[in-house]
Amino acid sequence: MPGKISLWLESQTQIRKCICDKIVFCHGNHGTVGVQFVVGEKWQRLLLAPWPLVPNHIRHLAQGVNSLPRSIKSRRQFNVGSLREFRGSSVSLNEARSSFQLYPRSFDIFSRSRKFVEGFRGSALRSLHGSNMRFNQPKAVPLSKLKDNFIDGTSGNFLEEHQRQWEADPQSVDVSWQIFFKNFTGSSGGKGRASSEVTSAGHATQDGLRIAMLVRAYQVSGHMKCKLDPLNLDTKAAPAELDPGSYGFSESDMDREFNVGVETMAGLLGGNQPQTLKNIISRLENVYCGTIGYEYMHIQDRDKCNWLRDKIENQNVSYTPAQCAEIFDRLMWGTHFESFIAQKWTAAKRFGLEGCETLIPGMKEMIDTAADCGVESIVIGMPHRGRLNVLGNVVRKPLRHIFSEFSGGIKPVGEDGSYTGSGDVKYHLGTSYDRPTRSGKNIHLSLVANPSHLEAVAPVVIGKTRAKQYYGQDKQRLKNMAVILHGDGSFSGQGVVYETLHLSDLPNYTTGGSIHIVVNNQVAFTTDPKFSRSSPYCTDVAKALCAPIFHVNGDDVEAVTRVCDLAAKWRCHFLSDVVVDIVCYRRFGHNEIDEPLFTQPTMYHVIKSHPNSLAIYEKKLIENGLLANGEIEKMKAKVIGILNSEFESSKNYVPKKRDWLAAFWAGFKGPEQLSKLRNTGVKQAILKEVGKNITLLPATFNPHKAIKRIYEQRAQMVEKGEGVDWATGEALAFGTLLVEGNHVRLSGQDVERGTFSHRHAKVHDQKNGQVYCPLDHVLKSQPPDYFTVSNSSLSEFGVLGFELGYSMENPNSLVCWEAQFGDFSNTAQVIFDQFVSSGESKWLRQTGLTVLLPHGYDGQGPEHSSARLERYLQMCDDNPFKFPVLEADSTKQSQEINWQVVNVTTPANYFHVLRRQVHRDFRKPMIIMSPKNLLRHQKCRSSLSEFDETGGNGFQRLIRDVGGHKEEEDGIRRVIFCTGKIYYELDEERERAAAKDVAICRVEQICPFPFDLVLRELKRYPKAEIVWCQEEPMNMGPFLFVFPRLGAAMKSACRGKLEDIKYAGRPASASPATGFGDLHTKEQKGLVERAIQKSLLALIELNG
Ligand SMILES: Cc1ncc(C[n+]2csc(CCOP(=O)(O)OP(=O)(O)O)c2C)c(N)n1
Ligand SMILES: [Mg+2]
Repeated sequence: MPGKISLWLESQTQIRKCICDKIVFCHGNHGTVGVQFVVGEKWQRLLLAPWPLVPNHIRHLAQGVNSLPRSIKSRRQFNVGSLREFRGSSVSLNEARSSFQLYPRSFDIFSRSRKFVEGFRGSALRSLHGSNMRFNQPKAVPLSKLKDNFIDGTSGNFLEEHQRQWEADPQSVDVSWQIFFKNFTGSSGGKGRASSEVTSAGHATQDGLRIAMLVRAYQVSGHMKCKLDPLNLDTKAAPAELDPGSYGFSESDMDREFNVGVETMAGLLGGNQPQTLKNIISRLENVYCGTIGYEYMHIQDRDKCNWLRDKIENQNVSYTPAQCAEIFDRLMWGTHFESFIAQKWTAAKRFGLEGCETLIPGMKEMIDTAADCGVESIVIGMPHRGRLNVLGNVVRKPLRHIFSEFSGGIKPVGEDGSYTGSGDVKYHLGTSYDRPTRSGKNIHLSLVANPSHLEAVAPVVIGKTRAKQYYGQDKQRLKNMAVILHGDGSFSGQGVVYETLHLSDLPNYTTGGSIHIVVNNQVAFTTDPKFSRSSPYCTDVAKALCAPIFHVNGDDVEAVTRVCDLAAKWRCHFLSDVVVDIVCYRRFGHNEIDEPLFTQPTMYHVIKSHPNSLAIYEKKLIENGLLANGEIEKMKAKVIGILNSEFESSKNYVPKKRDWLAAFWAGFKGPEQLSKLRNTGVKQAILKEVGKNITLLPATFNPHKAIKRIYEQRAQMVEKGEGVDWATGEALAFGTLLVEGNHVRLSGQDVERGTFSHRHAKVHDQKNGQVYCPLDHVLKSQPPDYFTVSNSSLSEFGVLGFELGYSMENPNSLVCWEAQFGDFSNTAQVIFDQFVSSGESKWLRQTGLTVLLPHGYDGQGPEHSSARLERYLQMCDDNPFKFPVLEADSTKQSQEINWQVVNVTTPANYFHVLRRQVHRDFRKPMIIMSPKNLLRHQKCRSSLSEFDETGGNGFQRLIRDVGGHKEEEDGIRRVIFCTGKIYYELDEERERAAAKDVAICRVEQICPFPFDLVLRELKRYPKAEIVWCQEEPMNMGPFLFVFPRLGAAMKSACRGKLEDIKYAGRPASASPATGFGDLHTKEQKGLVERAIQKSLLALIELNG
């Protein structure tokens, strides 16, 4: 029948012919394969089986089809895909036509083995083929329970018959059968074979399949039989699928030889050498069930799997005596470091590494290997556990420095000033040094300072690494790499781990993969793993990335070293994430003062008599004659000697405060060193030129017509020099900064278009989908990524952390993160609290990170109205009650504050405040309450002259009343201070009510509070009552921040007392805003009217 495929399908009772149009293969990485016969558009039949049961010739078929040229025309269709990566295309199969008559017969292997259907992801298959597809959900049957001899009966006869043909004349059967029989017999076929061989060939086929299943079971599940727990408390039984009996093998088979070779496979399944079953099992046990548990069969990429299989299964496992001595020496340093500190400072908290000392040789090996692969710089992030040890032994922070911190923590001394911040506990501090590597190179290591909040540093490390790659033009991402250490409890428990992992392959966030090392001491503070995670391993979260995971027994230093080496090779080869899970223990309590027996008695009774890894390795080396006792003593004496001399030197050690600032920051000023204010205005000619470039779309480009209009309007704004809107003001700020040599990066959810559809930084061609970014064309031949605007993953914690890390690398940049709506930033609160607001004070690290938080009450309900301005203000570190002594300019105030919070109301002021971030000799984080309805507000426009260096006056911290009042205005009855978009509503109401005796001042920079300018305005209106107006409830927004500061200014101006301030705003409330639109309008109207017209009670009266 033309265009049809004839299939002979065998069921339990009958053989019937089935004619179908196509066959679809679906195979996934969970060891299952689905075969579907399709007639017309109907799915006729679904056969499922674990992958190991799929005969090789069918695998070959699947491979063959994928590689067939699509140009071959045939009426017969064949689809091949995988569950995750379904290619879905119909591929012609001319060559394989003849074999179709053969394959169908072998499909009965599946049909007769329906019981084998196990764990097949029905839902995945459904989603693959559309939700209309119906089939019975297969029932799970453990592999170990399978007793079917699935290749007997007619299938076996069929195969044997076929094999006979091949042996007589290989060419008489299809090419895929030729490969199949060649693999399973190890011969090339052809005449002259003994008849006994012919008879046994069917059995060979059967054996081959069973062996393949066994090998594969080890590859998939061998790690579950490993000796990973140094304490041997892990009593779980070995998985049944690793029992040869499950596949019908018995003791009598042990000396039989089998051919396991598959040409396209690496490792144990590769090659064609026959081996005894005993030998095969022993190799499998050695490779997969020792002290390293490899989890990699979840990786879908065949090349990656093969690469690993090759490394894992064929690796030469023994180290040379010299290598052993080096490993031993490194372990000795790691061990004695802890015991030395324990002995000198018995009561100090250090979160020691005891129980996982092998981390030190492991990390050193990883660094050496990475350096050999071309890595020049590593950014390291890690929590408390073992941090001091890593700082001293791996990063090479001077031991005397570490010891001096133990002896009381001397405050560092500034080179030319006194600001040294609040400092932090020693196990949070960062540092950076060059470490010489084994092969004589130098590798730069920087350990990022971190707060107590576990895992919060992870995205920061990634951001910093990405920035290093950008500034170092490391396009291949080979020279700069991130290494992140984790605790077992934190890795599985903290959501930011997942948020960070998912940045891994995003084009504008990737760093080419990171190495993760888990110090898995099998406890989190006092909590057992059983109560802290639901997954078998603490590392399972990394499977989402298809990262290989190497579990290793932390007592076996050589194994730790080996997997660290492999992890470095993997990362440098595939530029993707990899995880090393060091299964170890914690010798003492959570810290050295804690009593672990209170909560983990069984574990700690075992730990008490458990030798440390140094003693275990020492014994092994002596027993194997690799190191003599005398040599060991000599090495030990050397280590102790150095530790002692460093201790002596620590007594007079005075650390320098800037000993770990990156070179880019040279010349930047600390808060105590007065920095000059630069004009943030830009020459008209440059504004026009930049304005032209950023509003121009290529002639051949086909934008959406609304976008085209927007861009035309923007071009006119610049050309006419009037009516510049918010988005154009922002683009001008970015463009002019680029022209001046600064890198600009804006990231966040949907920032390319802008949540409120106002930015349109990237324009999409409506015909071909191409993307054009005008800000990429401000300079002639602008380098890639010089301007970056990027939609991010739907994460706030992870992405804000990333941008923070990015901003810390080089000050000559404007790095911005924008929240979708302002209050979504609260899921990133840790980054605001622990890093952005306090990082400079704790760690003397500056950042100019700029955060855009859409804020404003426009009836969108409780969650979309407020960016929780009050929280950012609460963290400002100036004195609310004291009118400061202000220098000639206000820069000092901005330098001394921990961060800036602004709520600007004009495009020009927005332009200047963005540019001010870069145009000064220090960096300070800035939180911008960015507008929503002002984005299109007709009055929220600026003229181009406000952007230039003559007319603009730069950033205005306070915008005085627009009435052009004299220095003293007696006729003003009321002066309203406010901030943000409420100004426009107040202005409108003032106009409507013709309230000419009301002045309105906009506080554009709320923190640091513009005391001087508020004072000036207070003096201007000596008879006016003073009102604070805000749209937020009284317990939110800026009121509680402004109140004491306004009071301090009034006191200074002799303009009354704090209690005289009048308030026009919403009453205190639990929810930021009402969810009822009408109520919102009524409230908003009411507060604006009160502010302008009605008589207001002073606060003191208001609150009785
Ligand atoms: C976000 C956060 N939550 C809680 C804590 C308190 N805490 C400090 S260490 C710790 C246990 C961490 O366990 P694990 O990750 O296994 O590391 P280990 O201490 O065992 O090395 C906890 C709960 C913290 N520091 N940070
Ligand atoms: Mg732990």
